[in-house]
Amino acid sequence: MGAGGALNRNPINVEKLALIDDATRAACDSLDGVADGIINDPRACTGDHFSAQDLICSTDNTEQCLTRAEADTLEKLYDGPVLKDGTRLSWGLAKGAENAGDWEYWLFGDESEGGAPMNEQMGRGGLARVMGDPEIDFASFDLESNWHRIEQASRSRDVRDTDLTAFRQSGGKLVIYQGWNDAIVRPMVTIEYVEEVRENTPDTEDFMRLYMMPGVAHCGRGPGPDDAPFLEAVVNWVESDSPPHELIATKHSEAGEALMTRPLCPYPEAARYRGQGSIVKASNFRCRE
Ligand SMILES: [Ca+2]
Repeated sequence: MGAGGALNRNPINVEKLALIDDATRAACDSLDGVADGIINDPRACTGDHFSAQDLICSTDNTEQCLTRAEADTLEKLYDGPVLKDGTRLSWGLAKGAENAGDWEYWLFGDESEGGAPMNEQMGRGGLARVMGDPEIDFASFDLESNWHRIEQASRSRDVRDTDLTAFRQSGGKLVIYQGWNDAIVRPMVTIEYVEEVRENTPDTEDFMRLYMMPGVAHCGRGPGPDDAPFLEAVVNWVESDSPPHELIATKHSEAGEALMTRPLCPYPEAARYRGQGSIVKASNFRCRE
């Protein structure tokens, strides 16, 4: 059943995103060795550490717990679209930064954007065309019986070619970045794509890097440092034959003041704390697998 459908049928009170964000952080922030509000690799935040079921109210519904329906919907958002027979169609959302703004904007909708979630506003036209139904209704859409039509449409619309040999031979360089807490371009979709390119294209180290950005939502927002010199990285690679390794990302305050720096690392490396010194200084971290 589709995760978005679950949210339509059994909405989560948007006010509870703060509760969810606090709970995932309390359970999983320190798994990477640094209590900084950032879950470095949400894959480590398994059900052993945090389950939506842990937040279910023991008495009447209050603001400080989830109804059973809300908890079930939250699990579906993390799980992503999985058919009844267990077939995974795609990936879900990563845990962490649920209250950073991305979930509300893309999945819940806010009044400033006309109420409906942005993924629905942007996706409605595409789904209507695929299904041949201009009046398509997200809330009642049945993914279980229609997923193959979406799959078929995806073949001509999505980035699915994982043999980038021609791109490499033409001298192209590819630097990809992806927020771990992006609520619309799900992080595992990007990781899976890059891993498939590595399987199907020789010498990917010569032309491709992926930078996962912990605690970062869709291109920005969230607790993680989100300002990094990706353009310089690709320019230096193309023009000076200087491949990028670690890139220093900065987190700014609303006023533009630098609050934190942290290395971003070529995947599958990640920034590890050296064990001493300020946790807001990049020099106290190093990239390793
Ligand atoms: Ca952390």
